[in-house]
Amino acid sequence: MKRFAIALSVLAIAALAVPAAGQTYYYDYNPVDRPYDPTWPADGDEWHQLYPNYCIYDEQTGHEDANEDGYIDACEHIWINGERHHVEWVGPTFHLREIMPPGEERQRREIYMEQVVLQGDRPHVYHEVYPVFCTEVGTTEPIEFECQEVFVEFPPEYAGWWHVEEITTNIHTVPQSPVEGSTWSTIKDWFRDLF
Ligand SMILES: [Ca+2]
Repeated sequence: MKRFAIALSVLAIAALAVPAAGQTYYYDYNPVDRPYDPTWPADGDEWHQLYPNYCIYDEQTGHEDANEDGYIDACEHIWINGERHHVEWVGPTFHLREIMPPGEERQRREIYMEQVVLQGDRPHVYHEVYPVFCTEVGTTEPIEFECQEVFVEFPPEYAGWWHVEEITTNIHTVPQSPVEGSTWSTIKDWFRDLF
């Protein structure tokens, strides 16, 4: 019985070491006067979380530039608040603010979105990250520079002219278990000794 309790404790500790499976985090990096630039920031700098928790700032506590080229690349690693994350994607975030039609008094809306794979006759399609995650947004021309004015064709509720406020560096990351292979081997060894 005691062995069973110890085994349960070991499993509980192992479970705590494994973060929620599959959760992808979306960050953009936007210190003052730094537009899109996918080179590695210095450790200690902060990333602005777009999803799942909009507007939280998390600290980059380490990074691994595996190919030593100075750029953030997919499959490299970043440590966020001490937790190791796998970099899934790197690209620009487009921050747009609505240009109000004449006579409208309501507050201007804003959206954060990113480029998706070019799709034939629908080449200017973007993936909204905030405030509505995963909406497809289509423009009549590509977004290329800050202060550009672009016409959004769809979805219908966004149709109209928008101002490109910022284009910043965006990464998607997935937390990885801090439990190294050697630790798992140790846990398996404990089980072998118990039974
Ligand atoms: Ca690199």
